[in-house]
Amino acid sequence: MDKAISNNIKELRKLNKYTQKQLASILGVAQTTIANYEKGIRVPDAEMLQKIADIFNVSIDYLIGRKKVVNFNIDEVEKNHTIYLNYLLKGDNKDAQHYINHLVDNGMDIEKIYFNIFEKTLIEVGLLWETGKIDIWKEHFISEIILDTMKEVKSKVERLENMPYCIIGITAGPELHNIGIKMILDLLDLRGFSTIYLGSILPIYSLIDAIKVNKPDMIIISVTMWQYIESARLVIKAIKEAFPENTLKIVVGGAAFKDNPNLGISIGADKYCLTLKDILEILK
Ligand code: B12
Repeated sequence: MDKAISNNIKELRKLNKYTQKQLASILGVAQTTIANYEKGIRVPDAEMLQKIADIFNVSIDYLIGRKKVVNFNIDEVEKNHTIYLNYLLKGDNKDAQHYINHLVDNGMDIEKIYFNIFEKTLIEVGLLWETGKIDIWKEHFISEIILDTMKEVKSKVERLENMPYCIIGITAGPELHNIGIKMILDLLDLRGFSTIYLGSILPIYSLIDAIKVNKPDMIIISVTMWQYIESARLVIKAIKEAFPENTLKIVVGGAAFKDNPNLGISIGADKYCLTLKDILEILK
């Protein structure tokens, strides 16, 4: 049997949160019939294909793999980052990836995928870790999958024309939380800005060298943990001393500043930005 049919039945069933047993009972067949459809051992006949398509609100063309469009309600799914999180918690990273691909192929905007699905999922993961419901390795596992998936999603989106601005991003000192700044840089890149991410624990002298070589218009520094605000202050001081005349803007952002927006300026930054929109305002 064509693999597309079995994959699509399984994917749609999971997307709609049905067990094989529940779907079987709606269709009036045995659970083993659904299992066999999903394994590719049996093929639904025309009448059954129509029934399945109706239940999931898709066309028969979609079910048999001829058309990518599925008529689910994107707004509903958007709220439902829990579907994605559940796949990840179960270790079904392939299904999680599939789910995101499904949303992208059906036109969901990359910003929504980043902020409404990935960011919300990570916040939930933080809560689960804090309350002892998941171990640290799961937090690492999920973070890595999200970083990989971000690359995949980004590669599917068309980049706008080049803009004559260069932005360098770093995470302050030993700060390892870099998903947020990578999201911001990815979205700036897709808008045509030239972006360079230099990671964590970058020696200050080397950052100064990178600035000399790349001549950025803006440096963005992300801090998540208050413990690394001092590292950000030292970096900013070193940049200002090395380039006293420069028009280079230094912008800080990240969770460490959220409760105290003036903190960024007090450690020497030109600006504190909360979101991508704030950065775009400055770049205007
Ligand atoms: C994922 C995660 C990790 C991953 C990070 C993987 C990675 N590559 O980033 C790993 C497992 C490595 C990790 C490690 C640790 N973590 Co951790 N982690 C998290 C978690 C669950 C999610 C963070 C995240 O990615 N959020 C999603 C992103 C998209 O959000 P964001 O970073 O805020 O970014 C958004 C905005 O802030 C903004 N933004 C960010 N930067 C910038 C910059 C600019 C210029 C602008 C404009 C905007 C901007 O844009 C983004 C999009 O909206 C949080 C929980 C939470 N509630 O945040 C804990 C959390 C941050 N971690 C915490 C801790 C304690 C740790 C560890 C010490 C122990 C541990 N749990 O393993 C280590 C420390 C590592 C280190 N040296 O930095 C604490 C921090 C507490 C504090 N001191 O402030 C938190 C809050 C968990 C908790 N509730 O206690 N962690």
